[in-house]
Amino acid sequence: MVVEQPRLGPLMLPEGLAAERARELLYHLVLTRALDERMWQLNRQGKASFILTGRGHEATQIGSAAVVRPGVDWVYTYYRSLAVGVTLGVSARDIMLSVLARRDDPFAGGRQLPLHFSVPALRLVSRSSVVATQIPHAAGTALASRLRGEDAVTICYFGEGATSEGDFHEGLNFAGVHRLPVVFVCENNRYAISVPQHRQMAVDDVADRAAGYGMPGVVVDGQDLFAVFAATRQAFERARRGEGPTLLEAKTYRIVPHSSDDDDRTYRSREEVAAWSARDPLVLYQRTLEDLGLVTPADLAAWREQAQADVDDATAFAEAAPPPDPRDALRHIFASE
Ligand SMILES: Cc1ncc(C[n+]2csc(CCOP(=O)(O)OP(=O)(O)O)c2C)c(N)n1
Ligand SMILES: [Mg+2]
Repeated sequence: MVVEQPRLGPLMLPEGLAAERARELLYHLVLTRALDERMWQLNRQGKASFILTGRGHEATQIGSAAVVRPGVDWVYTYYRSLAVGVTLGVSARDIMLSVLARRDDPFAGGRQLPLHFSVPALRLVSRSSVVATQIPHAAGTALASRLRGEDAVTICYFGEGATSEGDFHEGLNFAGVHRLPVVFVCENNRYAISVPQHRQMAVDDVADRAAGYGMPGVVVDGQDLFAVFAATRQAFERARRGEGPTLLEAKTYRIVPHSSDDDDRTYRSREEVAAWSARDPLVLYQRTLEDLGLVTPADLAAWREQAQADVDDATAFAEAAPPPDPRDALRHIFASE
């Protein structure tokens, strides 16, 4: 029996995405996946205390982050945004320094949870682990860009569970009222840890809520990297034309547990996870580029090897790096001279 492999259509590069860049994005996906797998291994070995990864979310994260002009646009991520960081150019070594909480972790000197990026040169802004707090911050940043007369767009990532927080409503309302240049990307993976979407909201689409804030709400297939790229690009163009914010809802799924401390067997069936795993963005995007004649199996084999080498190098580098100085634990917490 021939089993038809899931494919995405239509088969063509979206406007604004050059072939070489589309290939580069696949490398980012391969590297993200290799980092993701290593992070789980390090946790299970007792070396990384706690991790969260976005396996399954990569097409959403990479397709949208590919639109960002690094160092020009402002980026607010959340704890699941590994692929956003990789796409913007955060190195595997820096990621591993944060995962293993080393002194030279450039984001926080080992004092934050992993993947709480902070890279001033990339305008990748540090934020709290408290769900949704980045949303009003993003609206405020977009206002600042407007007041300064800058062409920057702010992009802000969060999950569908975050949309139950007051911060979501306040941030979107403010952005809508002031027509701010901001793009809100909701990575709707159907669960907020164990809480399914229908226990979180009485609507099927988070995007419907955009109407209440006077902005377009767009639903996109979050497993389709090209579709996410095209939708994000449109939202950025709208923001840059001065027409205001957009709420983009990417329908996606995390094919791993919420975090290294979660057992997802308690709240979702293995069949459901398997069905979504069949729409793994890595497989789908790989196949898309193969069908377009942009990558060969030999390219893929070489990239997998390269990504593995990058991850091995980053792991060895971080493992050999010194731990933080305990005297630094309270730095930036209390006022000091
Ligand atoms: C205000 C607040 N409440 C609860 C938590 C604990 N918490 C961390 S992640 C999370 C789930 C968020 O789900 P969602 O926004 O859908 O994002 P996902 O993890 O599914 O990508 C919760 C409840 C928190 N960090 N902050
Ligand atoms: Mg969720």
